[in-house]
Amino acid sequence: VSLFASTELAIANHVSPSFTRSSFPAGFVFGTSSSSYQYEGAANEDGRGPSIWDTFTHKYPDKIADESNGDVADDFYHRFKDDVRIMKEMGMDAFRFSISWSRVLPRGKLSGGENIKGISFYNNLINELLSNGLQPFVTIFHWDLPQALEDEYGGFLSPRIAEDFKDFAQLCFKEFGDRVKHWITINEPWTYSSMGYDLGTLAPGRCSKWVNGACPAGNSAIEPYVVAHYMLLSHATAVKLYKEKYQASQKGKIGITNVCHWMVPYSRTKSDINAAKRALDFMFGWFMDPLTNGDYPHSMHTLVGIRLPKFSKRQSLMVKGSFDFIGVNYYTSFYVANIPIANSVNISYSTDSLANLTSARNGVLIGPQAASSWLHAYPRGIRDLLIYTKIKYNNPTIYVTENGIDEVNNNTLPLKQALKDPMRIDYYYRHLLFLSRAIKEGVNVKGYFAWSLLDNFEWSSGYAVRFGINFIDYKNGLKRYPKQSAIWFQKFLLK
Ligand code: PSG
Repeated sequence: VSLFASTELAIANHVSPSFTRSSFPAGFVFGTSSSSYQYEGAANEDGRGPSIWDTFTHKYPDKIADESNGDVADDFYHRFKDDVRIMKEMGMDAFRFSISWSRVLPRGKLSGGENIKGISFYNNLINELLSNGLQPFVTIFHWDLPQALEDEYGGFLSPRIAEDFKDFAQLCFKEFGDRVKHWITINEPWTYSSMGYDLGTLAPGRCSKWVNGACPAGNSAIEPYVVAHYMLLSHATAVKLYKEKYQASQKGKIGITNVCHWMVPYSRTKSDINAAKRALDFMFGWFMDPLTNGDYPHSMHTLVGIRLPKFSKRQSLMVKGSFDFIGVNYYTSFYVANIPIANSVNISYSTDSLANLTSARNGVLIGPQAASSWLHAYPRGIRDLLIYTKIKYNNPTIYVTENGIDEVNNNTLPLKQALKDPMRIDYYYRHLLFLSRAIKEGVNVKGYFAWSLLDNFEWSSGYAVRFGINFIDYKNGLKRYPKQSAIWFQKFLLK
């Protein structure tokens, strides 16, 4: 089955020439996104300590589609200068990357010692970006927790994580904050808690036995909520520190990145409409409600009950309003139908919302499917999600910190064919059109980052899928080549 219908391919080739970056407000930032474990490689070089992703990929290779790992990844650690040149040539304004915690603090804690070489790497990267006119947008934590903290107290399962996260964040502010003006504390706490602790498909790979027998331990009804809770508290602790000690002098902004699918009611019945609202609460409201109002959504209190951790008065006040901007990652949308009867035997985060997410209705997909089975292109969803965020969460400043689509890594394709990605051009064109519409409708979006600059290690899919607008030749020394979508971006940005 071809990825996209031929009419859509036609559209990709006829994207409106008048739609360019000048269709966006002056000062709007365009960039690409990345993360440390997915890009850097150099896993055992220059004093980097192990993270839970090193452990997960090496201990359970069968949990990764191609049994691969991030030991080498894109070798960004050694090639970042070439990659900054690629960004510059495309006409990008910014680059989003994350700091590998165990590269700068190999044992996770300040008391375990700082790694000067790790800190130098990020200094060199930031300086290279700035001297090429690119703004660094830095994610402090993008899932690669130091293994030492997982071993010592279970990582984000313990309240002790907040202190160590604060120290790590402080190190980043101190070392890099003179030049970094946009900080993202945590990437997608939803994905980290739901896939790491409910489904067990991402590190540290915990879940209830009945969810997946391959998980060595875990509790899918409890742990996702605990982890999300301590992620919110860790985030808020770091923001408080930045605001009290660094913001006045460094003059940067700080926020958090949340991911959300847009949720389309399966039918027009009240029960499906309510199910879609619950699905939004359980994915987005789980974090956005505490950040905006200081507590979890009403629907989560009702359905999760005593398993939902509580904020003290002091914690609630600390979390509420703890951002200058919200990062929003948007990839796809789902149909949502009501599940009428609660399952009282096997409970988990996934079953709690009583919402059934599907990609098709009456046999028709919500949008063309990408390589990842969860990803169907539904461009108007980005506009709908942004409008929803504006209305429900008091019109926050937003950066779209990720948006993108993947194709299968087909080793047999000749290079020339592999660089042809009309479905990606079509995806970006349509999403950017709907984004510009949302902005005209009053959503305060200040920037947009494509996931991703390069093909990279896509977590449990390994290298089996490609999200890059630039191609990595994994068989020939990781050489980079622009896909057609990179050339499309260049035209869009430099016109
Ligand atoms: C987000 C949502 C799902 C899976 C993975 C992500 N989902 O709904 O099944 S992860 C997110 C992340 C980045 C990934 C990128 C593409 O921040 O590191 O590479 O999206 O999956």
